[in-house]
Amino acid sequence: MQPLHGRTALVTGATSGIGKATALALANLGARVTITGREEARLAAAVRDIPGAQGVVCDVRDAEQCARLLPALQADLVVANAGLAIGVDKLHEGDCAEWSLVVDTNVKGVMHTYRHTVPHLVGLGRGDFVFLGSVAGRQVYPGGSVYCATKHAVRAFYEAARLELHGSGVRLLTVDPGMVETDFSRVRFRGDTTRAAAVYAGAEPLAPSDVADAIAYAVTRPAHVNIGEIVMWASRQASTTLLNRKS
Ligand code: NDP
Ligand code: 8X3
Repeated sequence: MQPLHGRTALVTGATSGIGKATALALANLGARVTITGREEARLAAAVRDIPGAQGVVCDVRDAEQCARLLPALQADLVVANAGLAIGVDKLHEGDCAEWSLVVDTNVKGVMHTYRHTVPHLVGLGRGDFVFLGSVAGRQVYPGGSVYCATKHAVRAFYEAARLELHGSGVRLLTVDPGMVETDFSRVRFRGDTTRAAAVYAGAEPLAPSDVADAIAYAVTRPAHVNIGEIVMWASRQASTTLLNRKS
């Protein structure tokens, strides 16, 4: 029997990167997986790569959409993954509209996802809720103020949720990776693929599948074991600002 046979998983923002790799890993372990994203075409392409998956167009920023669509999925394994950064501007120089997009996605999006899935987990008296945090939720770096603030918020949600759900049977996990090679930097640099590639050059970054492996490990532990926090780095990365690139 596959370890996640009979489980119903939801991964938000799974059209690429960590979310897609996680959805694939959970499906391969036997879970029935629903993935979300903002665009029908990108979602359909991702669904094709994940055995048995279904796609639901749902923008995590949209409270009404999340309230309407997420509870019906009755997921007992939820990965709040959707997130992004835009720019590396200093706090006194950044663009207010871009900040809103980042805060609404990374903070309010996680709140909407949590609010509209966790009541079902509590009702079941079991299940897993996984926050995709970041080392940016533990350290800050120049040019990262807004993104780091959003990931510090995610860390606060995780810590408060642990206390609020104490005794409920629901397990909580925050996975906080360092550098992972995905579309993240392309999005951050507003589509500039050359600049995005330079972020990863010689860094031997984590792959999305490395993060997916860690999540899969945590959610396949026996019910009495709750892996709470996973911080994972590329071996060449010591902190958000200290990277030993291969020459
Ligand atoms: P990607 O850009 O590859 O994936 C981001 C995903 O989020 C896409 O599937 C995108 O889908 C989705 N998404 C963005 N906005 C929304 C929204 N409003 N509603 C629904 N889905 C949305 O980046 P990553 O895989 O790297 O990022 C995934 C998570 O991992 C993020 O929370 C990020 O902060 C975190 N992280 C990333 C690290 C890295 O170095 N890459 C390190 C640590 C954490 P679509 O555009 O199709 O809507
Ligand atoms: C993404 C990792 O260090 O670019 O969360 O903020 S970092």
